[in-house]
Amino acid sequence: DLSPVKRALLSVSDKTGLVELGQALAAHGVELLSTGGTARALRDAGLDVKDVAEVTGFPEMMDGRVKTLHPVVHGGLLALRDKDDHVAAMQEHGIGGIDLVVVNLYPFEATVAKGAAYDEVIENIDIGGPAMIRSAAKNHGFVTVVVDTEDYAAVIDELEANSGQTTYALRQRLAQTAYARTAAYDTAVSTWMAAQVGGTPRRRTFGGTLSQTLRYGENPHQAAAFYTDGSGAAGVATARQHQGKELSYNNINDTDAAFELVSEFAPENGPACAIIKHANPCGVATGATMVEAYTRAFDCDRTSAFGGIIALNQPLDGETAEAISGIFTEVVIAPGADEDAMSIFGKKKNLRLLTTDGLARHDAAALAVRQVSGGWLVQDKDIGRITRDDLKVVTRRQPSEQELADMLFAWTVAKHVKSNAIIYVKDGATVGVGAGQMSRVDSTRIAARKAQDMAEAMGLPAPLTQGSVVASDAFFPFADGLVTAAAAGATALIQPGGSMRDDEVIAAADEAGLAMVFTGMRHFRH
Ligand code: 93A
Repeated sequence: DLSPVKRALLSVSDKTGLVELGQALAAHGVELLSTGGTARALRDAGLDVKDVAEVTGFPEMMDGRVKTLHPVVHGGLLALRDKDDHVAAMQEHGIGGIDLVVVNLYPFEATVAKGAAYDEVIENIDIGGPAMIRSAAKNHGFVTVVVDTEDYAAVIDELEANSGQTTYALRQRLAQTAYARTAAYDTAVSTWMAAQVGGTPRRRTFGGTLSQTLRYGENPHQAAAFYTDGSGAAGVATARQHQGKELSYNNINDTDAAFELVSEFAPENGPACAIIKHANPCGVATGATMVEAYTRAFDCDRTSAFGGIIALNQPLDGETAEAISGIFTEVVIAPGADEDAMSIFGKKKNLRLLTTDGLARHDAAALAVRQVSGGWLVQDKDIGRITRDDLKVVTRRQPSEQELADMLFAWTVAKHVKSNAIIYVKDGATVGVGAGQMSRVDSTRIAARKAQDMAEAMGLPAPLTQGSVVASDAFFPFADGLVTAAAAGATALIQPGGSMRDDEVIAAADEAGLAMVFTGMRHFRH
């Protein structure tokens, strides 16, 4: 299963490690073929290289769009070395075998990420590179294909160990990597094009680039990894980590939930803070200052906030860093951090600080993918939003200005809470969160009971749910949930409406003197 490497074609955009690889190949007597820039880099290092143009008899043309797309190249890659008619065809047409292909592609993903214009992105769609990769990978019975600079060493080691030959095992492994690369590449192109075209494309593919192998998954017996989609979106995938150990699977999941939630709150409207546990918020608040926003978010559920993940919508300052340092926190993510904050966190070695370039775009269309047995469920990401104008008051009592503002805040939070979601809010801060219950009335009760517990722990005369508003991510099927909320002291309610028993629920609200608005939009999240 050993196959000799006598002739290699190198064509790389990323020239990392190229010269070392070329030298090692030359040392094994391998003939080097190369395209323009790659040939130049090898020659500059004193290596003997033949231009592909010389082999094909055609110059590189059309701004390099056509360089290696030629039967002399693809015949040399695809010919079965042990099949007589293939060998005869090679002889007849003057095709020499190419035994090793080293290609990395035009940097399409990086070009998109840097925000390049349409035409520049188009020019960075590599055609000849993927074609060579796919030809070589198909013929892995004889041909070695390398697409990752990290694999250069393995190839050199094998040539060394097997006097200029590679093993089938390596060629097969590299062929698999090669197809994964071309698949991810075309996925990136198609994903970018989908965004240009708009609407819902008829075909979508999903893929990503391995960014990090994780220590384990949700639990220690599960292997896990983090893949990025190359979109460059602000968030956990592109954030800079300043300190602390590597993020875990659960950290990444929770940090994403925290940052997506806090990104709903435009920085120009003032500071906002979200604290997340197990992908659900246990406190979300606005404040006159960031430290006030954090403190109010913390006061929603101090017990659960322990070991939580915190996201801010404005850069972290020293005062807030000091307050956060009061308890154990896993991760803080914010669009920046000042020097004071950095030095305060510098003393908390276990705390991870992540900073981003701005907030996540809460209005950017994207796909949400979930795996089920035997397939994937795909839907548009929930970027639904409502304004005051969308609200329909259905009770006798009109909500006050403060109630309206709090209802919209509660509704925004509800979108980020697992269903059934019930959120109690007062003065721009959550005071009770009921998440992930199978019955809506249970979520309503749990949130109220936790507020009661907090009041006792903090020595307050009454729970903060007194005089609060309540958001429900979906309609109340019966009046019981509303009655529970009213008993906890809620004065106003925001919900989609649309239940068969809306009339009953409205009557109960009027009975209790509550103001209630319908949104006409639902925010299930599972
Ligand atoms: O424009 S292409 O799609 N047409 C080709 O025929 C072709 N052949 C190789 N791009 C092509 N390549 C790519 O050129 C390789 O994938 C590699 O990324 C790049 C190397 O060019 P240079 O050697 O000039 O730096």
